[in-house]
Amino acid sequence: MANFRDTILEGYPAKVFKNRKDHIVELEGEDNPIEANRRTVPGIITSRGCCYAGCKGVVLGPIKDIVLITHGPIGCGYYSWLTRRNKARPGSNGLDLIPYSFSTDMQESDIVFGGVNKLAKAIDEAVEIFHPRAVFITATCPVGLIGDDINAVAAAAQKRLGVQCVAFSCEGYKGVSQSAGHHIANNQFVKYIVGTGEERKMGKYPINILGEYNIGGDAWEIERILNKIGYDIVCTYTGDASVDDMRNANRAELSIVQCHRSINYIAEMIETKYGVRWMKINFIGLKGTMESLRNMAKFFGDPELIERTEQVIAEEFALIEDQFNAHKERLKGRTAALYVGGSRSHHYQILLNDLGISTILAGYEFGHREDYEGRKVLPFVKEDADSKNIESITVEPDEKNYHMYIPKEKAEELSKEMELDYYNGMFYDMKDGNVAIDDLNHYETEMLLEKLKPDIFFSGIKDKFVAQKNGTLSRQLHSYDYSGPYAGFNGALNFARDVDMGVHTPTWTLVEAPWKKNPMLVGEVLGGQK
Ligand code: CFM
Ligand code: HCA
Repeated sequence: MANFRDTILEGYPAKVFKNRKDHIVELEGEDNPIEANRRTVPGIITSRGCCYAGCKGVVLGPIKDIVLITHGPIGCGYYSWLTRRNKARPGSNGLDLIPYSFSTDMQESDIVFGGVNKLAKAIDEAVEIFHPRAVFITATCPVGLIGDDINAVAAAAQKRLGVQCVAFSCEGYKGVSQSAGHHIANNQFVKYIVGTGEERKMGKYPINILGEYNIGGDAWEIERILNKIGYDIVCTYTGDASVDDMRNANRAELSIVQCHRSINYIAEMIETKYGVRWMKINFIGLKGTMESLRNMAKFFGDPELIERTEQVIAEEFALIEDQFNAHKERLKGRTAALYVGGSRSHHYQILLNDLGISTILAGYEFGHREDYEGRKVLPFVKEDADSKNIESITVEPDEKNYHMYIPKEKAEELSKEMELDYYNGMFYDMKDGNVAIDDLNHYETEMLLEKLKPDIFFSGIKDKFVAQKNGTLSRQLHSYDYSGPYAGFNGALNFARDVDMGVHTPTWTLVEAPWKKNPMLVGEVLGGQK
C-alpha cells in the first residue's frame, strides 16, 4: 500500500500529475493537508455534478409544498426528477409536489429571444393549478448565458400572485461542483425563509435537523427516535420538508447537523443571527447514533431527558442487537473503499466499523478541506477565482429574536467533549496508512480496485458497474440501491442485511473482468510501441 499514491501518479502526463498529486494523500500523523474544492482536470472522467444539481436537486428538491421550477432545457429538470430518492408524504397542509417535475422546457427560440415571458407564464399556471406555499425558481446554464433576469420575474410574480417567489441563480457552470449550489440555496434561505414563520406553540427541547434529506427514509427513522425521546422537531432542512416549518428555524434551541458540507452555511448564519447553536451529529451507525443522542441530551442538560435517552437507546438496541451481530459475524474482517459526495464517506465508516469492516480508502466528490481535515483548517483555506464567484453573505444578530439556550461558558465546557459549533472532519476517524482521494476519477477507481483490492467499493451509479464488472461488490451510498433507510437503529440493521447479501451472493465466483482475459483495445502509441 505504501506506493499506491505513486503508482497512480506515475500514469499521468506532467500537467495532470501536477494537478492530482495534492488530491491524493496517504494519512500519517496529525496533519494531512489535502487539495479539495478545485476545478476538475478537463477531460478526466469525474463523478461530480453541477451547481444546479447541488441547489435544485439536493437542497431544494426535498421541499414538498413548493413548486420548484427549473428554468431551462428539459434535460436538467428530467435528470433531477426523483432520481435522488428523497422520500416525502403529504404534511398538515396536504401538499406533496415531489412527484412533479416543473420546467419551462426552453427551446432554441427562447435561447435566442429570451425565456422570461415563458417563465412568468409557467409560474402563473403552476400556482393556479397547485396552490403551493411558495415558488422557487432555479436557473440552468443557458439562463445565465443569455441573461434572463429570474430575480425580476420572481419579484413581479410575487406581487402579481401574492405567493412568495424566490429565484436561485444556480447556473450549472458556477463553482466547481454541486457544492456551489448548496451555498447558493443556503444564502437564499437566510435571506427569504428563516424568520418568516407564524407563531407556533413550542414543545420541550425544540430542535432543527439540518443536512438530512430523507434519502430512502433516513429522516423518518431519525425523527421516529427523536420523537420517542421527546424532542420537538421544528423543521428539517430539507428531508420531507415543509417550507412553512423551515420558516421557523429561528425558534429552535439547537440545530443538529447531519451533512456538514451542504448545510454548514445556514447552521452558522442561524446561530449568528438568532443565537441557535449547532451541533455536528451522525445518525449513521450504532455508535454514531448513540453518541449523538447522548450529546444532544447533555446539551439540554435535563436529567429527565438524559434518563429517557438512555431508556430509548437500550430499548432500540435490544430490538436489533441479535440480528445485527449475526450479520457482523459474517462480515467482520472485510475491507472497504468509500467514495461519495461530501459527508457519507465519513459517516459510513462508523457503521462499517460497527460491523467489523475496516476502511482502507475514502474520498469525497466535492468536500472542502474542512470536511477532510476538520474546521481547524478554515483559517488556512485559500480562496480561488471559482470559490470567490459564489456570494458569501454575513449576517448580524437580530436583536429582537436573539436567544441563547446555554451561556457561553457552558458551551465552551461542552465543546471539549462534543462537536458543538464544530466538525472534526473525516480524517479524525481514519487511521495512518489509509488513503484519501479527492475528486476520484475513473482511472483512479480502476487502479484502486486492482491494487488495493477492497472487498466492497461503496460509491454511486457512475462507477458502480465498473467495480462490479471487475468482480468487486459495489453498493450505492447515494441511492442505497433502492433500499433503506440506513440511518438510526433500524437503518443500521437494513444496511447490515444488504451488505451481507451483497458479499455472499454466489455471483462473484462467476464474474471475471473482461480485460483480465483479453486486451480491450489494440493500437499503436507514438514511437511505435504496441
Ligand atoms: Fe450531503 Fe447528501 Fe452527501 Fe450532498 Fe449529494 Fe446525497 Fe451524497 Mo449524492 S447532501 S454531501 S450533494 S449527504 S446527493 S443526500 S448522496 S452526493 S454524500
Ligand atoms: C447529484 C445527485 C447524486 C447522484 C448519485 C450518483 C444522488 O449529485 O446530483 O452519482 O450515484 O445522490 O442522487 O449525488
